[in-house]
Amino acid sequence: MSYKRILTVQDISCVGQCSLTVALPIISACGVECSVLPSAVLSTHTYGFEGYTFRDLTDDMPAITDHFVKEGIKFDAIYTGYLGSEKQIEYVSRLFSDVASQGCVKIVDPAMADNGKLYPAFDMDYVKAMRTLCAKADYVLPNLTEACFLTGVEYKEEYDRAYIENIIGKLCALGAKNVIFTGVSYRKGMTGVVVWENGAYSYYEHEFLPGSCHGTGDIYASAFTGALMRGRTAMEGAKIAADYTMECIRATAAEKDHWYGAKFETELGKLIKMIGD
Ligand code: PXL
Repeated sequence: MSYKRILTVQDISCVGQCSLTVALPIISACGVECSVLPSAVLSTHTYGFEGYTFRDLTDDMPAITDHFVKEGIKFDAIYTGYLGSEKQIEYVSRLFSDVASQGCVKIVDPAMADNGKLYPAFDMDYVKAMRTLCAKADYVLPNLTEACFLTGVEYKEEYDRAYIENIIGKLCALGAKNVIFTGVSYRKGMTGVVVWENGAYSYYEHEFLPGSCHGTGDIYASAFTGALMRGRTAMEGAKIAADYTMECIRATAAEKDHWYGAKFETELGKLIKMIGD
C-alpha cells in the first residue's frame, strides 16, 4: 500500500466535534498521514453556541507556508474545510501552488452554509472568494445550500435531477473539475450523494436519517478524503463516507443533549473495516 501525506487547512473548534478535531482522527484512521494547518482557534463552533472566542491565525499562514517550502515539504493532497476569512482563502491558493506534490489532489469543502443560510461568520464577499478556491479544486464537496450560494441559483427544498445538473454545470463553469454533491434528495425519506466525475453523473441513494446533527459535513469530507487517498475511486469514497456518516448519525440521534456534533469516535472501527487493506 502506498503511504500518502495530506495537509488539511481548517479551524480548531476546541469543543464541538467539527473541523480539525474530526478531520485528524478520521484521516489518520484511514491510514493516511494527516498534517494540519489550523486557520483559527475557537472555544466552540459557531452554530448554536453563543459568545465563542475566535483567535484568527491568518497572519501565521504565510510563515508556516514559507517554512514548508524551505524544508521542501510537499503533500499528496490538500483538503480545506471551514476557513476564517477571504485572506485565508488567498493563502490557501498559495499552498495549492507551493506545497503540492506532482499530482496533488485538491479537495475543497466550502464549509460555509447549511439549511438555506450562511453560517453566522460569513457574508457574500466570503462566498465570492470561495468561488475562486473552488475554481482550483479537483473535488468540490458542497451541500445544496453551499452549491446555491456558489452558483447564484435559488435554494429549493424540492427539486429534480435537472435542477441539480444545472447547479453542477455552473460549478464546473467556475472551474471545479469534479463535484461530490451531498444531501441530494429526490424522494421523501431518502437522500444521497451525486458524484460528478469527468462529466459523468452517478448517484448513491440512502436512507434519510431524521435528527441529523451538526458537523456531519466535516465527517463526510474527511472520510471521503481518507478513502480517496487510500486508492478508492471517487464513487467508492463517496459511498464509504455516506455509510460512515450515517453510522455516526445513528450513534448520536437518540441523545438530545448531544446536539452540537456527531459521535464519530465509536464508529471509527466500522470506517477502518470499510476502507479495508
Ligand atoms: O464545518 C463546520 C464548522 C467548522 N468550524 C466552525 C464552525 C462550523 C459550522 O458552523 O462554526 C468554527
